[in-house]
Amino acid sequence: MSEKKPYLRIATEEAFCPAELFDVYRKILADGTLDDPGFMSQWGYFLNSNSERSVFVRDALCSLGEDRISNMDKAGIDQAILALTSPGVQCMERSQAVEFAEMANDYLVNGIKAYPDRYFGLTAIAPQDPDHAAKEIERGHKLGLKGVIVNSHTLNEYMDDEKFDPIFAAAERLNTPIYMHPGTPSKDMVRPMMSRGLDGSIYGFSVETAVHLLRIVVSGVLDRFPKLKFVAGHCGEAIPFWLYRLDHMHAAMIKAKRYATVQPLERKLSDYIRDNFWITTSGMPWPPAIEFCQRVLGMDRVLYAMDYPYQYVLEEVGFTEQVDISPEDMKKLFQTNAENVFNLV
Ligand code: 1DF
Ligand code: MN
Repeated sequence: MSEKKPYLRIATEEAFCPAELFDVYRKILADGTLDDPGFMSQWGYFLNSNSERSVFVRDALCSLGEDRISNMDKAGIDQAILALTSPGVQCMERSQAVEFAEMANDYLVNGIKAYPDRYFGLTAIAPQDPDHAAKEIERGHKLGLKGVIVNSHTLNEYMDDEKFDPIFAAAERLNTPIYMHPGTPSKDMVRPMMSRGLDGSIYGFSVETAVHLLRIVVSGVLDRFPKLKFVAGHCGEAIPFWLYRLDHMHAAMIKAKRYATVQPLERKLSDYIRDNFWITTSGMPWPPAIEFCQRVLGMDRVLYAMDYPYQYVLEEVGFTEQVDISPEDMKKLFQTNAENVFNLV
């Protein structure tokens, strides 16, 4: 059990899954028509393997009860922000995705009611139907959910396409953040990663998600929705490390008018990351990376996350607490930054 501290530990990227989702995924795997090799690899593994890890993940995802609370207690986690596991409904056809998103949100709201001082949740949406997704964001918000979960691409489509604007409009209007969680890389990106086992959370997740976020920024979504808030896990999927070069090369590309699809933006690329992004430490309990992000984005922009149950390692809370920062900033990292961006209090 981690030592008690003068702050709450709020873990901000914690996955759950109603058992019915596994049934849908099993059907998709058996059917074999989904054009998403990353999904087939990932869920083929988690649903069929009897490795210690996949058994733990399957069981832990399905519990919002005492098992999860006791695992949070063992790790010293006071509160968890729960989100439907990746890719949620984003691998389903439209009508099933819509129906399942509503069901998952009702299930989550109900689960939170049993432990209202331990759990918060994010609204799952079906980007396959942007107008329904916008309504579901509003419904989730009214039910007390604290943000929106998107698991990167939806059937190989990215959200910089203007057809997804109703989703961004709803999130901006309600001042509710969008957590851009990883999914496996889309079909045209995944193959050279998969043949060496690099498609999943080891690396491919981060490439996929960073490309998705950068497509959103470069395409001008944040000029259309300047107050939109994004949260990105895994130390911002390494985007903070790239800010200098992104600015330099983006400016050069605009000046040269190289791509018809890349037009000037109102702000510098890095300004969008600094102004509109919050990042979490999920899966990266590593002081050099966390301190770098804090230095680049500021102390108010970096939040703690565990990534339960995919990375449930008790010692990692202590690793994260080795960051060389003041007690005031430690409280921001573990508690108040999450309270602020997700409007928890
Ligand atoms: C894995 C990791 C799978 C994360 C996930 O969803 C996931 C994994 C299926 O390790 O295969 O959400 N994660 O967030 O780190
Ligand atoms: Mn995660």
